[in-house]
Amino acid sequence: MQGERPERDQRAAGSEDIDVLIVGAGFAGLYMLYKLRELGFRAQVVEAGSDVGGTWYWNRYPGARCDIPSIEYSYSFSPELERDWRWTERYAAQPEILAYLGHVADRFDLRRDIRFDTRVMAADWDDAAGHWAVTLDDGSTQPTPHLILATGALSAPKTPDLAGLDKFRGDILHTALWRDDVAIDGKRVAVFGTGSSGIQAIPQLAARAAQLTVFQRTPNFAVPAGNHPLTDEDRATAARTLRADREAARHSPLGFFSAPRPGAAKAQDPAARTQRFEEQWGAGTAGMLLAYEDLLFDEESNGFAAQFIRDKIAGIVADPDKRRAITPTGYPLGSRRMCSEIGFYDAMARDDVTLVDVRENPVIDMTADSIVTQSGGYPADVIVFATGFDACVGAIKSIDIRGRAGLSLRDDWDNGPRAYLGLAIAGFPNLFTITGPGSPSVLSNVVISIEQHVDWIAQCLAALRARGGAIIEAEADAEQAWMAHTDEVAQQTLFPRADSWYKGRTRDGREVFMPYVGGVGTYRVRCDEVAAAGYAGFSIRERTSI
Ligand code: FAD
Ligand code: N01
Repeated sequence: MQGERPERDQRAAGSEDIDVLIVGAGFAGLYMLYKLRELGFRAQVVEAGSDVGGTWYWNRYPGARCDIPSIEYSYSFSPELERDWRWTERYAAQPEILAYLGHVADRFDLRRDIRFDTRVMAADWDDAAGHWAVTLDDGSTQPTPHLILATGALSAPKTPDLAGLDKFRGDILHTALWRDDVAIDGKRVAVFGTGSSGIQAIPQLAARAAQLTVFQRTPNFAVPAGNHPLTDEDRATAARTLRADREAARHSPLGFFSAPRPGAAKAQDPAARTQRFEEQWGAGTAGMLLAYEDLLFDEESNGFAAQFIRDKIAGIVADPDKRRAITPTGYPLGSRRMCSEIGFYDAMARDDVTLVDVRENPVIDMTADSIVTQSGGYPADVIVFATGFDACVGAIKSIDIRGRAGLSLRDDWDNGPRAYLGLAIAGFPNLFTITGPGSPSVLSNVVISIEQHVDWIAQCLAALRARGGAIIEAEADAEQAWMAHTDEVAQQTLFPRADSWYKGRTRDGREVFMPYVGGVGTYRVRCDEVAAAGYAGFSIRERTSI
């Protein structure tokens, strides 16, 4: 992008001469930096944390691990990296994934272009200069022609506004902002939330706490993780088919190595169906969802899989009250993110673990050392919020982004998130989002999706550079059509039948299904077609025109 940079006198002291500013140093930001450097761009990453890792830097709660096999949930862009890194478990725990991302940063010398402990607060598009002015939390401003938000779909932690919380004098933790300096051993611990994080943390907390109280709002479907150490033989077997498996995943519905098994659950006789579910049981969340290809589309078929899991829960949790409270009903399996468990139901069955169903028995107050519900108080020294994230939009909305004519992205998205292909937003030139709403990311092996988004954005930036640094912006019509398509595809599935974090809401209460459920492979083809057609649905303005 030689020759198109803003004048020096428009810069804040200390700002650098760059082509691209990337926000976030997780899987997405790291690969984006690598890719842009490879293409000769000068890119800089700004990261709020003190190190790389994103999700795996922040979510240090006990029990945190991935639920897609690590050999799949890892980068595929470097065969040498794949060859040299040895995953020790089928589903690596958080410290190992964090070490992997640290290794990637070191191996490709990425840290020298990452500014840690720095938060991006605001970004203003200057249409006359054709660049973004990015404001950092130290008050400085960094101009950049291109801004890429690799801020994560699950990176803005959410804490409930509970009555009386300000009176509680014990320690308060969030799974996504975990601190090791808070004592758990021998303490009375209260956990709010039974999503993926809570379900992973609860067995570990139950083993360490003097007593554990779990405050649950909605029971989730959880299946055994099926984790095990990886042997040299496991790794060698995986390596033999890795290239073909990676390629299959790129073109698959969910970005997994395995495809859904053919057939309709409802069409099989009960014995064969149960046998198939048993075969998939223990193969993690993907295992159950891939048991039949119609599970996410057909209510009756889905009902068989859901009942199979309910029966499994009944086999573990003997106490009828606990069992009733913990058994998910009323929404289809998989329409909320499936959870992976290692000892969750066993922990919930323990006598020293109490389950409070806050729908039946809401929290009405707190004291210095207890949580008060309608039916009485529960003592606690530590509260753990496993209450999730302002998903898909939270991290982006936390930055005050102003596009053309001062248009506020935050205000605009309050009326429902919108993005063309989940990658770009009308009114916000030269801005890209990785794993944004309208992309398949959170409904897939996210790393596979990230690599696709990054490759596409990098190719697009190279094409703009070849045109003298032209400015690109999504067209409103194309964006609207994509969001309508995203919704239409979602309505053909069972996903909209549940309340879940996949849904956003407009100011007037309308639901917006945020991820693209059409499949990783279909999405890839669509993105490639858009690029091949000269970036159809985008307007491209030559820099000479500004
Ligand atoms: P992140 O890893 O979230 O990184 C975003 C980074 O941006 C963060 O470090 C954040 O500090 C930084 N940032 C945000 N805003 C700003 C700002 N304004 N200024 C500066 N920095 C900023 N996905 C799967 O596919 N499989 C799994 O098994 C899986 N397991 C998961 C387990 C947990 C506990 C969680 C929370 C998520 C999991 N996910 C999983 C989803 C996971 O988020 C993605 O797989 C992936 O790690 C996202 O990478 P990312 O780089 O897009 O975002
Ligand atoms: O968050 P969640 P998470 N009182 O939103 C409950 C990924 N991930 O951090 O459902 C009591 O799923 C809330 O109840 P409800 C994965 O994509 C993966 O667990 O809103 N409870 C829910 O039970 C996942 O989906 C792994 O009714 C309250 C819980 O808090 C995503 O990250 C591990 C409450 C939040 O669950 C988010 O998971 C971890 C209240 N006032 C995360 N308010 C893997 O295993 C909210 N809740 C790969």
